[in-house]
Amino acid sequence: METDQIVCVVGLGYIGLPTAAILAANGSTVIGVDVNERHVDEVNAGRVPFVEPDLESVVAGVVAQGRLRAQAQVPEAAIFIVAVPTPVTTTHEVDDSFVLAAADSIAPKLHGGELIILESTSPPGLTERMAERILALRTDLTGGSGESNSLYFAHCPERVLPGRIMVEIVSNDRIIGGVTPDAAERARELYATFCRGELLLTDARTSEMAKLAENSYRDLNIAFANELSVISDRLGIDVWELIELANHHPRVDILKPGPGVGGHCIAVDPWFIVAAAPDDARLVRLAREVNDAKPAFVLEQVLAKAARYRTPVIAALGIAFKADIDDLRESPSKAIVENLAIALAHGTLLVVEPNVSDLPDELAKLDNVELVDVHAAIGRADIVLVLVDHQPFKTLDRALLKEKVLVDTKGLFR
Ligand code: SAJ
Repeated sequence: METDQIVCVVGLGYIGLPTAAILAANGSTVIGVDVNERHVDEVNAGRVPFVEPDLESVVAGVVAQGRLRAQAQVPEAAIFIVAVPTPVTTTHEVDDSFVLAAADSIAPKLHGGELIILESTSPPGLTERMAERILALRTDLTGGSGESNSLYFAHCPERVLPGRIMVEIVSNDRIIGGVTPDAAERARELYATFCRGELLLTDARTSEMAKLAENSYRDLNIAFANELSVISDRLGIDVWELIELANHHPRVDILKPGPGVGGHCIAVDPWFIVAAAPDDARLVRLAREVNDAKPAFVLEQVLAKAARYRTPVIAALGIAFKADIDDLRESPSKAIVENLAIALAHGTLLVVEPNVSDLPDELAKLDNVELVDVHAAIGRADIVLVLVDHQPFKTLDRALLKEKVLVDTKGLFR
């Protein structure tokens, strides 16, 4: 690949920005596009507008070298990577409006010969629909191959784990699904500039479904762990000991229960499969329902214990959606804290979240919620509710918890 060709990355979020940065660090000239002015300004100043280990040093370096810059408008480019959100609606339907809006903004910039890659998690068929949308706007161009006015479309789902993005973006294998085989070949050349994993070529629909299958696999297995935790609680069994013992079997590897499944991937993507095949996706739907029911179970557990106090003080350790990140989106822990604060007639909730400096709006507006440090929270608390296994909690002196009522959804203090 000509590494001095311009690559335009549309969407500078958790996936788009690391992708833009790693491409630039490996020789591409990259222009990042984002509708959020703050993201654009931060990136142009060499900063990262969210927490992700080791990303800022790469962004600062490539911005200083002039290999990455950000702007609000889509430029002309040889390659476009679309990395915008594909959320689900409250009725669990896929919202593809950001992808289609990106297609609309790219269409006027095309001349023929460009490669357009969708990295967003997509329901089967969305890459083809994005292509159709662009071709409907540009009837002078074609989706065929080899002509000077051809466009090339591919789906290449991101599979990096938040918190380890800069490691996994290089080391993970990648699936590249072409709408046409030569689109996949061209996309392979681009990813080969930075990806050390295997590059696995297929068609766009299979690639879209593979990404959904991966996250559903995980959701189903976490649902099993969460269901075991609820059953164990009813039967007076320590679920952590149970899982540890069962996992000694050479072919058993049960995942960890918790307060529920959060984030914008595993808690969302299985619904894409349900939406695509509602009558057949029975296990996938049930796993979502089991995991979505877990926060209410935890809430009931805490409320039952709080009922023993006239004005209970509860320390809630963690509101991020998982350990050691600042991401509060779709966080079951945050939802538990919010519902607990609303349900408590009297009493106080002391929130400990080492990765944020302010409470999110939905908690800040509640009178009985305070953000405090972990020692102050545990010192004042009657009940300690562990919601996230953040690193600083793991090293806490167990003696601090003596005389406290403990609800430990992560098995941290067993
Ligand atoms: N969780 C459990 N028990 C477990 C593992 C996870 O309750 O044993 C919970 C976490 O606390 C969290 C949620 O599940 O609330 C999801 O966390 P995660 O760390 O498993 O995954 P994500 O959502 O951060 O990232 C996933 C990854 N997918 C897979 O591992 C199959 C990542 O590789 C994907 O790139 C990402 O989704 C994505 O963007 O789709």
